[in-house]
Amino acid sequence: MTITPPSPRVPPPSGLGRRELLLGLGAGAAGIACGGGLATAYAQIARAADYTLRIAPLRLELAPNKVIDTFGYNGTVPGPLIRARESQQISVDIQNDTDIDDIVHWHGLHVPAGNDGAMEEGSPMIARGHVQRYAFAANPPGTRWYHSHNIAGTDLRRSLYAVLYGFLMIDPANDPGRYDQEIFLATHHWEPTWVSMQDLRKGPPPDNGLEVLYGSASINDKLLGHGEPIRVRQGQRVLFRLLNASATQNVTLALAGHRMTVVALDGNPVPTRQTLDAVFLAPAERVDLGVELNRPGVWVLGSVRDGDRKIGLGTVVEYAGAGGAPQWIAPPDTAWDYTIFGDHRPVPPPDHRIDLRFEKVPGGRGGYNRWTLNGQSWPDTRGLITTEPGKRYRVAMTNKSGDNHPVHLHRHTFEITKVGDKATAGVMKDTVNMTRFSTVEFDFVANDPGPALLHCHHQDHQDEGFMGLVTYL
Ligand SMILES: [Cu+2]
Repeated sequence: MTITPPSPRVPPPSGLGRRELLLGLGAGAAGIACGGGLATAYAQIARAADYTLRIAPLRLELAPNKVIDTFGYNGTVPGPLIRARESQQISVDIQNDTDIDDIVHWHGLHVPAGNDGAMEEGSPMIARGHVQRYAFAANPPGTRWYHSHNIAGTDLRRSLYAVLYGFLMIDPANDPGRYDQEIFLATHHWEPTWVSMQDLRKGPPPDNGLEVLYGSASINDKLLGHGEPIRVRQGQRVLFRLLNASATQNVTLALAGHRMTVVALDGNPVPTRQTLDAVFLAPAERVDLGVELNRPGVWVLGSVRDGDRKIGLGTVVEYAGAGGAPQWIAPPDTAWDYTIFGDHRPVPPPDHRIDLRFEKVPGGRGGYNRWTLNGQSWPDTRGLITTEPGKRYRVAMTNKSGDNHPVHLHRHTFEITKVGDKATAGVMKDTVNMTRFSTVEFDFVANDPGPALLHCHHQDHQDEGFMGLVTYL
């Protein structure tokens, strides 16, 4: 793997403001053609990144009567698709035109800690009003994504509560690509508010703290029933690349009238493909689905939960020549089980076993819950796991809370080895969801030296202490 050290911050050339620099980059070729400012134009082209993301305020029209003021990348939802070949060296300039410092994380990639986009690992923040360049080799291949790794805390306008996410697709060197259409779909929940669950329904412990609830949800940029349908033809094979970019919410998605074949989880091909009626994604998870379009009509692709579709979580798939209102057919209830995608070979024995226990410290009515890993919260967890390069580690996690936790490990890919009592092998992921009061084990090889963050991808849980570092001796 080629490792490129983080590039220094790229300042605008002297005498040019930020906007002028961007205009200069865009108009560089024209500048040469006209013969004017040749040296300057060359200098700017040499410095142009492969991609530029501008973080800026965004007025998002989810539907004619539903307009949201938020922040986004380049004004699109999700942010622009970044696409690279396996191992290709790419550079991305991030221009921060918001009122706070921010940071962009390359989720699922194996990049050096200083370039990974997590301040807890030592990556620099992108100061407001500044441009910063990331440069790295695109590895490993698969459906990756990028997103803000900022702390939102109690400010529900920030980080993953906003549109600060996009796909980063790394095409494998040998891609069979046997599909007719490739469609990228990202789910997100909008209009977040803090609520006391005790005020909404009986059931949660009375000492539970505030939770985030949402007024609307969407697939890509429109509520269900608005925007253009996905247009398909009978007989096509479509590859859907799904991402749950919600800050805190799980989703279960189905395409009415169709079954879907899971070909990859978190962008990594699964050993055993399964054809299912619905798929589950915790925050940050991706599922690649192959679908045979063999049932003409106008169908809803959306959440299996009626309440989520009602607030917009869906889109429409329309066959050529079909008409009428989009149809929904509820799929049979199925429990999500990672182990059905694995195979039965034994996994190599680990060199070391690490037990992690996750617990909730309820915040009480009107307060915020806190989270602990083996009794400690970030930043006291900077020494959570210490590794020796080349060794294989088994992380045995116990969720001692009634909440879900999508646990994410940065800069490494891990192998799920056990979910509850079920052993498995070969399911490679970067995020694994723990259901309430459950156990999960995964193995990873310490093969990417430098600090690596392990945390819950639920934005509020991570902001409230659910983070620790894997470090190298
Ligand atoms: Cu969590």
